[in-house]
Amino acid sequence: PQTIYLKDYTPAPYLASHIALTFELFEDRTIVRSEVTYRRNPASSSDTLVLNGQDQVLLAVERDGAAFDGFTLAEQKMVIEQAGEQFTLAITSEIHPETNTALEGLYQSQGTFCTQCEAEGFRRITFFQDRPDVLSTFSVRIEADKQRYPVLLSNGNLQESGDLAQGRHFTAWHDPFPKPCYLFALVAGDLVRIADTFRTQSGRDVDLHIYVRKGDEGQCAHAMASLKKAMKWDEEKYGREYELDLFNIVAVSDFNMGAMENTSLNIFNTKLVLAHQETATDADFISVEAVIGHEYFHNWTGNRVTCRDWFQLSLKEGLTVFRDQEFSADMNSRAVQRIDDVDQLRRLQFPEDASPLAHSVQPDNFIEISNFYTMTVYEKGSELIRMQHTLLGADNYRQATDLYFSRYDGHAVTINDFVQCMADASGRDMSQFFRWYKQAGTPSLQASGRYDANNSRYTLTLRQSQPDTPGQTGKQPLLIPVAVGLLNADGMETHATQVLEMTEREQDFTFENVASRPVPSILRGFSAPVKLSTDLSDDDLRLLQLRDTDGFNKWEAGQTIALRTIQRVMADAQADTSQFIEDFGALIEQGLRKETDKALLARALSLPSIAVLSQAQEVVDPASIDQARTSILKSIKQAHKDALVRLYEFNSDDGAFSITPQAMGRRALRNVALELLTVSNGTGCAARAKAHYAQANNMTDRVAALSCLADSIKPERDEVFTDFYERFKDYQLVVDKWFALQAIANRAEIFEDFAKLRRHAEFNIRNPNRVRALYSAFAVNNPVKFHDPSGQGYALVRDAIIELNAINPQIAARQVTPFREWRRYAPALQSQMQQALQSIMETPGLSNDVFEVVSKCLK
Ligand code: DPP
Ligand code: ZN
Repeated sequence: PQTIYLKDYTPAPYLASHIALTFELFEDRTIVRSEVTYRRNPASSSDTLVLNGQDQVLLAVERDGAAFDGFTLAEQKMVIEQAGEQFTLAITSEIHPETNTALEGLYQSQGTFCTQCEAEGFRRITFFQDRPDVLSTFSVRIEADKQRYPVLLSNGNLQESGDLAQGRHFTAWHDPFPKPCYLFALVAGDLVRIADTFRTQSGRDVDLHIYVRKGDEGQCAHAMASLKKAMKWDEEKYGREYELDLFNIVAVSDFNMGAMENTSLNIFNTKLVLAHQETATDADFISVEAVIGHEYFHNWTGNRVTCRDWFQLSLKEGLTVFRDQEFSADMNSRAVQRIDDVDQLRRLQFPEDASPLAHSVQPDNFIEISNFYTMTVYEKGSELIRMQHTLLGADNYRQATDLYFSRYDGHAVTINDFVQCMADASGRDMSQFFRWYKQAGTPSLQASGRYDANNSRYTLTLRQSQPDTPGQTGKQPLLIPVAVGLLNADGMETHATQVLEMTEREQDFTFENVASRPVPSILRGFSAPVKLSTDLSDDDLRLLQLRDTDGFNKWEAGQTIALRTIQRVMADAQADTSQFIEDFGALIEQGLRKETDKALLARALSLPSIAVLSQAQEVVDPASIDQARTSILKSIKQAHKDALVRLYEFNSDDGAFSITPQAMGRRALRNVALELLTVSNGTGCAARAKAHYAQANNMTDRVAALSCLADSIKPERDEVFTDFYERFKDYQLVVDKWFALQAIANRAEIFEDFAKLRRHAEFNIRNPNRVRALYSAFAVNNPVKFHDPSGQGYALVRDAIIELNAINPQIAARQVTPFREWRRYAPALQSQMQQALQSIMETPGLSNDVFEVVSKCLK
């Protein structure tokens, strides 16, 4: 496999300003004809045209209307040397979407033809310069059987449609905005359409269409409402209006990612479109809104302004994640959104950044770009945009994005170009900040304070350090925005939030007019993606937990106390936790008051996850973390059972179902009470969870009941899981939940259960959602059993990776991530994980995708 380097970038030798495509879709083959006029690119010195092509049977090549054979075919490339100034190439090839299990390029999902071209799927459709800096207008003609495929869609505007001989028909589309080929899309199927319209700020009406399979049309209202909210939000917050007359969303069941932002024809995983209270949880409703927003926002950040090359992926993804996070914060609760986003960053991105797969947000090299659609490029990338927003302030940030859009509309640019706009609009030098894009690894930030009573002065000393990561040592200090406020001993805020700009390895910041020893609230709103350690005492943290004005840091203080307490119990099972348990009781009491923010309290009443706790361990041992964590949960239940019952009852259903933040907060709080009340998995616990299930009028409550029963061995467990399956077996996304909730069971029977699920008639290894529901749920959310000392957990994921390697390399490579931190586990586990990786490595016909991640893990 070949490694590709950022430093080797050169402009495309040829421009391709327009491409005309014709698709003839049949059940056993698809014929694709492309016609492109190539012109030498003045920015390039080469006259060798290199077209990418893969898994195609080449039928004919014509140059300027005559048969042509002046090319060589080598390693998925068609090469024409001394190709000339300008000429037209028409290429006809045969492809096989009906047997395409990689779900890249053109493929079929449950009878619907659809495409996924990002990053490099277009080369499976026709020979073309498959790189994002080649921008073309597209004309697309699609022909197919009319009865089977009444709906034929592509990007842009519908130009023409009509009937053909033999029961076939066609549509012809034109997309007037030049785009890279990764944004090309085609859909052909028998789908129902939900229609609405949106009036833009300049008064144009845009048709909005969502296409789903028959029977799913009743689950689209939330997606449509979310789309309209997103369109309005982008006008208000970024001044961005939608420019075409039509915006289509199509939902398909087989999809490697969440969704894809193809110009005016977004293709979505059904999981991120369909939402109804009976079948979707509150978390699903929130992610549908976020991802509908995300893909819509790409219209400007990604499509109108796109990436020069794939090393710039975070140019569009980091920025678009930041935009969707802010959209969600505006639509829901800002503090809750921030807590959930940071929690996700810590659970999933911090471990990546500490592993052999660590890479910078703008990577230097890759073998397979699909492996770089990572938490680092997306979520850390978003944190980097957030820090620029913090450093510039909202007004300058908006000026900078306006400048970015006006400077680069219709261009393929780099992350450096984006950051330069931040610099130009604000007059700031962003060169030190740019190191964040180039240095991998999560920085550590240490804070210690000194109070000088004589001068009423408080000095905060901050120290930063950067860990070595693969291929990177001796890193430079970063510009870190550290948002700090001060509270006095009574919990009053005496100094409002200031953003300290740290630029040195070690730096002092002084606060004047500090009348008494303060308690600092450091890194408010999680103002930088770092690992913070402080010299604050438990009492300081308790004060922050109760009195901080920053919602995020209030939660964070509680989490830090919980972490310290769990660590004490891990070190000594007899450790005194009485203060923690008592304080927890006071938190529970808050939930019995009407005015409490229930969503925030639900999060305050949740202990840090095993994934987060693991990161503080020198040698990771999930079983011992789980033991300490569970023993504390049991003590909480024992001490506060009556209060928890009251909390549960006080927050019972208040009538009609709704998805307002208040209603979601109430459900979250009540379900946290349920979880604490059922932690011991006894007879009463099972009965309580079953009753909760029986009374539920929505999926959030049903899933909460099932997850409380997952580890149980009481008969209620089977009764409820069986009822759930029977009730929802026609809903694929709910069946996914049924698989996942059993895969996370931390009980002795898990390996037998798993084998049964694997053989279940509804398990299908070709469907990525089902693979994630069974395997990712197990490997990521069942750390104790994945790391079972018997090695059975490792073996079953290893076998799935080997099987998937031949079916869907992208999905196979994703399943490797739970192994990436193998060196951090106890020796016995370590060697078993290493062996699993080695046997994957020895698999004949290993894909580039899997090769890249496994070889990096073992290095
Ligand atoms: N579809 C993926 C996303 O929107 C890749 N662009 O993030
Ligand atoms: Zn995206």
